[in-house]
Amino acid sequence: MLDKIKALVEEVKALSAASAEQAEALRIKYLSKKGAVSALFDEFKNVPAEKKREVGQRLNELKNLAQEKINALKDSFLGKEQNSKAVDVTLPGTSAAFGGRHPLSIVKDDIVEIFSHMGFTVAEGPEVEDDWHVFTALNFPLEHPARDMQDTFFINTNPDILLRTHTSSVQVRTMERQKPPIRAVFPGRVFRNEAISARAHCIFHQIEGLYIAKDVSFADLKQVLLTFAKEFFGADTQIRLRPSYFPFTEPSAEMDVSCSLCGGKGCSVCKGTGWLEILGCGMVDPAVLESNGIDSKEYTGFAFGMGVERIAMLKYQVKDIRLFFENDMRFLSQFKSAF
Ligand code: 2U9
Repeated sequence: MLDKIKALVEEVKALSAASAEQAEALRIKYLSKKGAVSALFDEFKNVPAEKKREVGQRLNELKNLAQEKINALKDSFLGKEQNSKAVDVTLPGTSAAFGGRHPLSIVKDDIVEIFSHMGFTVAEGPEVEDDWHVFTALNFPLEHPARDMQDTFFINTNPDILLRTHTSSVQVRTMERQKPPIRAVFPGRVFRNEAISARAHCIFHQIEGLYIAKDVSFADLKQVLLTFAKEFFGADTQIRLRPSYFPFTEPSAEMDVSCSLCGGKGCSVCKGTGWLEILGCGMVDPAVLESNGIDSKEYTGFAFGMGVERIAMLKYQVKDIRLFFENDMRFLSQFKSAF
């Protein structure tokens, strides 16, 4: 028995394999249930009692040796295969996934760029505001519904601290700092206490504009907005103005653009009218100029405001405003921009 073990030890020491498959074949030959080492363990029961201790020890040494040797052979192939993969410089590289700008950022930047070409600067301001900058300086009467808890998120009452409901508060801050002429656009996030649905959200984005100088007229307002509409929606775009009401402008209007999908003929997007409402505008109410320390006999101005989500929904045919806030990659990765 000891001779057989000695012979097998020599055999195992000399083992070699040319591939991982050959090493596995050796494991089966020596270490499987019917393998050579296991066969010796089967014979162990016939060893006389006085020899059992020594034979048992040698058998265990043989088994450990065979396991180590065969594992080492297997590992050597595993390593080689992995190494050869790691240094194969001819394989194509794995490309990194690039992020992209959010569709609202793309639309906001496009709008801001068009106005900057017409000489408008850009200003931003705080989202948490006081009553003066959001309501009082803008001619909102005390009983106006926007001042109500139902419509506005209040952080504190008496004194009233609230989330701005429009970016007009930044215009008020600009007038505090700067004497006319003022020609700027004001992009930013606004908050309204509204039920969330496919058409409305309690958070959305606006871009407002303000131009205050000597002799600014309604014709200037119309020409600036026509230029914007043609730049943004295409050179064939037409506009129309319908009378409206805002506390801070007089006269006030809502502006429609001709539907770029049907060319004004009428389709499902424009609900058969041929027109799409895109913004509100008007001449700054003289009372607002006076509240902000600007002499309304010397200066006049126009203002406008639009919702970025609404413009983006029209541009990209998005049917549900909530998609802009859910960060779903299946939605976001559809928008490409040239940074
Ligand atoms: C000052 C004076 C006048 C800003 C204006 C609108 C008309 C308007 C809405 C469009 C859709 C808000 O996002 S929306 O819900 N805005 O229609 N905004 S004129 O007028 C101002 C602002 C500041 C000092």
